[in-house]
Amino acid sequence: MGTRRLPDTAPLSRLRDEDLSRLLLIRHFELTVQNLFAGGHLSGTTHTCLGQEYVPVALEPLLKDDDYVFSNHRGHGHYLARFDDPEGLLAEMTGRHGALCAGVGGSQHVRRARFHSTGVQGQSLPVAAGTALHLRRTGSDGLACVYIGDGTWGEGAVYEALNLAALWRLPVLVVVENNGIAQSTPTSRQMAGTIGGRAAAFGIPHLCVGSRDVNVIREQTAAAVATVRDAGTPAVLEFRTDRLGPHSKGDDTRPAPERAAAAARDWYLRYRDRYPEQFAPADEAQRHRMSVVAADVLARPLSRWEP
Ligand SMILES: Cc1ncc(C[n+]2csc(CCOP(=O)(O)OP(=O)(O)O)c2C)c(N)n1
Repeated sequence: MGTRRLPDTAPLSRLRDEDLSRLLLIRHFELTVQNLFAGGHLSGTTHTCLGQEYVPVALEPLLKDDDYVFSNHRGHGHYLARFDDPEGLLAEMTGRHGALCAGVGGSQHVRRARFHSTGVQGQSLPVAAGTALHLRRTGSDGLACVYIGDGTWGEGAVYEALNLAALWRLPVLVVVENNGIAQSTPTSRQMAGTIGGRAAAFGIPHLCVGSRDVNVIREQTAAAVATVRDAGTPAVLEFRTDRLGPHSKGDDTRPAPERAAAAARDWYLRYRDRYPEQFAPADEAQRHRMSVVAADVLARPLSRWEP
């Protein structure tokens, strides 16, 4: 019970090829999305997870197929860590054939099997708590994993859900991607106390992870995830991370030195410099893959929604 803060243990360790590929797929997916948006090819808005790719990639093997994942407005990495399907997601965002939700959900509202995302801040936590209640009542050993940002702790629904998750002992894993800013408001300007303190108020264990090393994160968080599953009780995993891009498009209000400091902490550059032989071909493969995916998806006819 209580808060444990785990430090960043640089330098990064060598990753399995499949983990590196998945990280790079998400990075190049997001870079492609930025380009496509600038070219006017996207329907609706978008928020990229540039810099935060390692969080869902690290957690993915700790989750089972039966688990539910509730994602948020910055959810492309959450989806791609779970499903190797850049085509379906990009088709959704461009409203093309093969779209996951017929192109009516767009970047923020995606559903596939037990994966759901929502653009409404805080909406997913009560839904995750209800889903976890269902899982518990039906004897499943599944859990409900829900991704939220630091700014979403400003939503009252979060506390109602935490209260019931703690009281009813529900298997809810709250993953907080604390990137220090919510749209244009620094966390320091909007949050009294800490996320750990808020979890503690409900008697919910909280783990604060500073590492950006996929291997280290798995080691550090495996026991907490297993406890949520086995004991059927909630936990909060807080990742101290960086949003490298704008909040959405062209709306990065942070001063240049702050953005440069975030860029210097980027796993991508740190990994590239440490393991150049493994990195270069893997990076090129995913860059190429995304250019093929983008050309293929954009050549498809528009999808039609038939209610
Ligand atoms: C209920 C609600 N209010 C406002 C918004 C507009 N909005 C979208 S994202 C965002 C900031 C979210 O910040 P945070 O939770 O820290 O996540 P981050 O964007 O940093 O990943 C806001 C205010 C929204 N989507 N939903």
